[in-house]
Amino acid sequence: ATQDELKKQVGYKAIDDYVTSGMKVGLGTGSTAAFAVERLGELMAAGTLTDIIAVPTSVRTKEQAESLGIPLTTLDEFSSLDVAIDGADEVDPQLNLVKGGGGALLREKMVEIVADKFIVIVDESKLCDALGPGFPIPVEITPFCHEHTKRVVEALPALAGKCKAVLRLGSSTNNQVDGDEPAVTDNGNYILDLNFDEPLTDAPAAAAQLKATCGVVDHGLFIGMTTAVIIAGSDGISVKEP
Ligand code: DER
Repeated sequence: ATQDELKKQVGYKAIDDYVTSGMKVGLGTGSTAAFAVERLGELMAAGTLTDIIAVPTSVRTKEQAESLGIPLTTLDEFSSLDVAIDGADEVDPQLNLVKGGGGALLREKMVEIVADKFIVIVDESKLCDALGPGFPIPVEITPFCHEHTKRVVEALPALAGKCKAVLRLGSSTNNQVDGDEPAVTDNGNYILDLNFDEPLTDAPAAAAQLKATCGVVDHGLFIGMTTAVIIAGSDGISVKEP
């Protein structure tokens, strides 16, 4: 199966297995989450799922959901959700994640933290032994003095000497660099991508230190948030729980 077919399998399975009528659903961002949104729209159009209301995690997910007629709301209306479904850039053995490849990490984390269940959907290429080298860790920062913030981040004890922070350029709505201006998130912020040569030894410490850094809005380490990961691989689909 192609990677797209694997993404479709897990996106569809997440809706089929974890969403029932009447639920409040968080909709993730990225190419895998887009399949889950597609399936939700399909089952609602068929009348299989009713009374669903959803909170999107990005402008582009909002636009996709609107195009499918999925009723939308915000966390200002509902401060908790029944389930959130989203992709990931990396999944470690403890089901901690790196997210933010698509630049939506802040709204994703806000939505997924308040969901009773957070279902992660990945193809097997996202699995890793340890977070860090396989995918740069995105950090959302304020634009003000971003070079200063970059230096402060690189010097954090949990990261010192292990990472090179690169300001993300081009469109933040996809992983293609299509310009030489800084990428701007839906929230008007910039993104640093932290490139590691070796695995993060203490992801929770790195997460805490990043969050405590003045100028850092949030980061793409999703620690201890995962309810289950649905994985599609060449030998079929599996579900892992922490
Ligand atoms: O940017 C994000 O957080 C996305 O969810 C990303 O982690 C996964 O995107 P993909 O499904 O397109 O690989």
